[in-house]
Amino acid sequence: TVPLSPADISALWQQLEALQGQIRRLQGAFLQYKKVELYPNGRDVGQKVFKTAGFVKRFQEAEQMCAQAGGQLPSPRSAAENYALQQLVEAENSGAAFLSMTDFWMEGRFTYPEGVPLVYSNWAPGEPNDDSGREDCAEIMANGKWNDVPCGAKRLVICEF
Ligand code: 293
Ligand code: CA
Repeated sequence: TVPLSPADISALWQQLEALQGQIRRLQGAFLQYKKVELYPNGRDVGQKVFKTAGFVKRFQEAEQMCAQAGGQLPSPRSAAENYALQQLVEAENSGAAFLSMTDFWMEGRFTYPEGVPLVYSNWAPGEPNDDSGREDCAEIMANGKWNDVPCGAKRLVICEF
């Protein structure tokens, strides 16, 4: 191998400094676009982003819309994620929003779409109650609490990305 000349080293330093500048500019532009993107209908919490579509749909259509957008219905897995969702529901003034979780497989046992049991829940007192024996979907209300509802009900669409 040929040793690097002082001119080579100086050229490498220049390239490194140019790259550092490019990364800094990209970071700035990314932070700016994140703010633009989240205002006013999105929230980021940890690695997750929740964004409301601003309209209501039945569960199946809501699920499809989020999947088509490259996301999924919201699965809040902590109080922080639940609070971010609650803020969107509150801000939208259109009632409750669908969550991803259902008890299709076993009545009373809500799971994530893959059938995985919940790691966090925030049911309202007395919920889930499978009212009239036909509530297999879940909503998050403006107070952040969850309630099971019929999947044919129309609820605000929020997607998780
Ligand atoms: C029943 C009793 C109510 C409750 C409601 C919801 C419907 O009407 O207290 O709020 O069911 O669980 O999903
Ligand atoms: Ca219920």
